[in-house]
Amino acid sequence: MKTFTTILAAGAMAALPFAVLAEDSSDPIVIPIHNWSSQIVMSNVVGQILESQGNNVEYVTTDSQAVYESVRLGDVTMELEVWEGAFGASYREALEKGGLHDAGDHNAVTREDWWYPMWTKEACPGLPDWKALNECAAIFATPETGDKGRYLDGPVDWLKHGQERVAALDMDFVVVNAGSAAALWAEIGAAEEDKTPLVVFNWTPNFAEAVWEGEFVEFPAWEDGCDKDPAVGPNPDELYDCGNPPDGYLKKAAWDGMKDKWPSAYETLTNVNFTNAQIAEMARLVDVDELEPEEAAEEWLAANQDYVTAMLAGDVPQKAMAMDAGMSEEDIRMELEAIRTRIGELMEMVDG
Ligand code: TMO
Repeated sequence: MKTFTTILAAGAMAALPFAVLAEDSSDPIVIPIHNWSSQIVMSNVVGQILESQGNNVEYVTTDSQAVYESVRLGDVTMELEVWEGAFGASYREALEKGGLHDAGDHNAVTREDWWYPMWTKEACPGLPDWKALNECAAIFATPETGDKGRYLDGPVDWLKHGQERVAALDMDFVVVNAGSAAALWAEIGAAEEDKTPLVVFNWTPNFAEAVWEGEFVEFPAWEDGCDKDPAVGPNPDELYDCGNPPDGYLKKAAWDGMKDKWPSAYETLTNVNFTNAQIAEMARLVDVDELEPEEAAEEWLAANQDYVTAMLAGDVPQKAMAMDAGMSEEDIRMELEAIRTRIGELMEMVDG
């Protein structure tokens, strides 16, 4: 951690000409922690970066939907993983009420949906099609689900609407909510031994993709409004009759007051930007290597120093920025380089 802090301090000094900002408040920046590993580790990664920049940081464990109301009110300062599928609705609702805003996208592309380990396909060769899955429902039956198939959904607070989907598509499945993310991994691990067919909630980026080969079930394609307008999707009378977006966003959200109270930390937050592989690795350090989140964050930071230095200097172009401007990543890199050169010239003029 020491080496990293020193390098980071050097990086921050180098970045000074670009960010002449008022001093951050010494009040703690409050970072919320939820119930899946990448979010917990990422929160510690960003918290440790902010601490290395001289900020005070406090972590609070909060509900993953109610958190948007807390950010809006400023009780919590930011949210680092706004997954479109699970939290888009709560996030948009808070956005409409006012008090929080979009602090930029990660470059990661997300998907959250029904998923099966590959061995399941041997017993149900029509997969990944959802109709084929439904015809195979009986092979997923358990004593608790009778002759219907069992689908193990995520913890209740992720609001995956598994039950509504089963009803809207008239599927022969019973939805059971896992008590925790760890229960999902335990279930896959147990099924692996004798290759029991299994269908569970899963997502990407996640450590699981490096451990178990598998696929998402292909439901009727997501269309905007599928969760709001019954007419959208194949069943004209019901909501949630579509799969989740296969290319969902992963956003950061900030309390509106953050940029005035902690301007420099806010700048850091807007620069924070991780890829699928980086986020999967954050989760892996906890879910496979069994590190404590704090240690996992230290380890991740130590292994990614160059990336973090570039990221904090604003050198990692963000997806939304590139798309808004119709620019390629290369265009953006060149643009940044030109701005940096120009600022260097101006600084020399001032110094000279
Ligand atoms: C929000 N999650 C990654 C747990 O689906």
